[in-house]
Amino acid sequence: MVVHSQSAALDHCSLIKTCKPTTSVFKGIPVVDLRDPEAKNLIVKTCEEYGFFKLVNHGVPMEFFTRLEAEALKFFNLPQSEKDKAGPPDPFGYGFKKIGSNGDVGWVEYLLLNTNPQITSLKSLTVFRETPEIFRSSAVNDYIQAVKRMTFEVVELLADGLKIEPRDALSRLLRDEKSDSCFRLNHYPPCPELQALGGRNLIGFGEHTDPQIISVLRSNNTSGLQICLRDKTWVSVPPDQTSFFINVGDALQVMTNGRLRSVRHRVLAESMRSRVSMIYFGGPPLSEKIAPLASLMAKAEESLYEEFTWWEYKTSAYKSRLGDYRLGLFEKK
Ligand code: GA4
Repeated sequence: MVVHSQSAALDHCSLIKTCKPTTSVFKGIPVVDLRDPEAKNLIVKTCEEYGFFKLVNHGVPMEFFTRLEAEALKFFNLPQSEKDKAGPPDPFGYGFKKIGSNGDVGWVEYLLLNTNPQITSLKSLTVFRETPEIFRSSAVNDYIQAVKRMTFEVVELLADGLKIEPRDALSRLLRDEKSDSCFRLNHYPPCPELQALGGRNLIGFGEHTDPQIISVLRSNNTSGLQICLRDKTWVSVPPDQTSFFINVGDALQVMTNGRLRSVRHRVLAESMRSRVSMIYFGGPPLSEKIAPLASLMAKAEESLYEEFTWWEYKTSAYKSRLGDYRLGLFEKK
């Protein structure tokens, strides 16, 4: 009997993987203060070691985040049938549980949007589909514009720290009007039935690296984000809704010839509280060649990777499973 009622309660979580709870909290989380004169060196150090850091004193007002969070929750609290009208995410729109198109699932619902130009993405959703309020408000656009500006500054500091010349070698790719960047609003609903799983955690968004150059995440004060350290242990990142969390993506790993590592990360669902996160994925134009930057290469240093364009990498990534090591296909043998 007990078994029966448990499985009924977990019906809507079926197919979604669980994992053993990770107790270790990332105590030494690298924190970069954007106004610190040493920021450029700290960014390099932490991107080499973790491919990840927390950014404080970033200058993006809290209000941008709270406004968008409120709009996001208004949307995610709509009846399922209403939300489905904004889906499927092919490639932009609303998605629920399904991640990508190769069978990955997670305890998450989301909106995927193009960022460039923002208007086009919203139009493409609103012309062909119903128009939930979130697409009519300026909250998405205002947030993205502010986060983009901050991200350009971060990658320019990174370029300074790495002595990359010119210093806009990375930021120009994100600023380009053809930059293939995107934006994601995630909602991880609470899953009270988790208790029945005997202390196991439900996977909200399975482990993966981000294919782009850089990802900039902000979330509400709910835990769930975990990163994988060099020694392959998983640690949970204490939430902080006032800060951004920055991830190195695969393209940046290649452009630095492996000096910076793209970070594997995942999100676990909580049993009682809902998590909202918003992520800007900064990518280059589709036609851009992704190769180690000349000014970073030592004299006889060779590229660890075959040459490819962002379009080739993205196409290959979108055919892969979420947890795959996608750069493997592009490494020189
Ligand atoms: C991970 C980073 C971004 O969220 C994303 C994801 C994309 C998707 O959700 O459609 C992918 C995933 C992400 C990498 C591998 C492929 C594509 C799901 C998936 C299984 C929008 C992106 O650009 O790549």
